[in-house]
Amino acid sequence: MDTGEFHRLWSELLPIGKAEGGGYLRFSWTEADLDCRTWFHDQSKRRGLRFEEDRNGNLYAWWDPEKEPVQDPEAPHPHGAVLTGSHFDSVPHGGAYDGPLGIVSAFLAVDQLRTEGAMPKRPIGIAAFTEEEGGRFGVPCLGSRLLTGVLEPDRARALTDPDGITLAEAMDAAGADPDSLGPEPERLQRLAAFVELHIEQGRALDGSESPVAVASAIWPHGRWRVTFTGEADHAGTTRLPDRRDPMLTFAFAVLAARKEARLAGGVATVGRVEVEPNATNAIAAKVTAWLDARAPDEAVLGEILSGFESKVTERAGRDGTRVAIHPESETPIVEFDASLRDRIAALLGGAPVLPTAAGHDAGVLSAHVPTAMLFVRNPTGVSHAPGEAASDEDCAAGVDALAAVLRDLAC
Ligand code: HGY
Ligand code: MN
Ligand code: MN
Ligand code: MN
Repeated sequence: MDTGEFHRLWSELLPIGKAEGGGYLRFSWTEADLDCRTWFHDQSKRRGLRFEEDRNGNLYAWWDPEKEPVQDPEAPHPHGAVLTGSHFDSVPHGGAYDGPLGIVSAFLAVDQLRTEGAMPKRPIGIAAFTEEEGGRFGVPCLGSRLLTGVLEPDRARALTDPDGITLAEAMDAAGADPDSLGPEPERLQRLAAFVELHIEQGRALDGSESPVAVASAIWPHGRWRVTFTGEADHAGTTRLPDRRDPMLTFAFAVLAARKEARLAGGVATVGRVEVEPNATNAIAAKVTAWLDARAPDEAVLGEILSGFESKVTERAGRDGTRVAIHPESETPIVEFDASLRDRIAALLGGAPVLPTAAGHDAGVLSAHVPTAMLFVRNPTGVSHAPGEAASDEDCAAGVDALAAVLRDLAC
């Protein structure tokens, strides 16, 4: 596809949610999110696609076959629809591409098929999933977890953002209906395949001949909220042996997470922390930190967690503090559909096949629908930060690859 054409549509979306200080602030059910939703609706209208919103705020734009009616939901996979898409939302000060590239590419791939006069035998849909990053309410892939029933609607409604606003309140304020949240198995049954195009989150394709790769697997991963409780006191007058300082246990825990991950062969990150009362001249009363851990398999992930828990608990005993670990979300290993993966890699002329340690709605959907992912080269390898990058040429090549996949699967 013409890089100028990619650039034109990409540039339309680019200003939405741009943050002062760099990157993007696109959190679910905020004004930036609503602007993205309006953009999606406008794009579907502009193309005469059938717009739809599901019970969980996930958006769809359907290109229904003109000759064949939407197939009988009783005879699902062999005749179902092919869905492609990704998410609009970002992490705090995240990059431009993580998510939106998959949606823009989906619209352009459909444009390409229509321009060449392709006649789909199956409906082709474009999807935008709600809150993939968990950037506001803490649970990643919120929209696809609700859709697939992995997340209980009552639990979802009660999730809070950093200001204490619940998801139910946020949806309400945005004019959406939190009572409608819940699984939609019949919607999933109507799908024959889901394909998510995504920016590469690493540098495996840098210097490769191929600007596009196919995903093999997603590492199992999870998020845990860890609370360290001690006792607030004066920073000057409290003797060192008399202190119960949760900051010490927290500092130990950050290093322990990294050490356990290194020893076991995974990764662990503490990237978010809250301190109470957060005063320079008072010992902290409580520290809340969020642990993100990922590993090539579940045994290794379990090792990291159990090592972390035992080391930190032991340390808390010495510091006179208390530690509690609360699971927030756990995502099992994902092995993408092997025949779809091989078929797409061959179709793309032997594209590289790569695993990833990043979570995706595609991972959640893969338990219900044959699913595949395409990665578009990221020369910086940076992701979840403003340095995330892709050239227009590679993005255009990504659109071509996605169009080829849709043509192959649906036409
Ligand atoms: O991998 C993540 O942190 C998120 O699910 N995209
Ligand atoms: Mn992400
Ligand atoms: Mn993403
Ligand atoms: Mn004083």
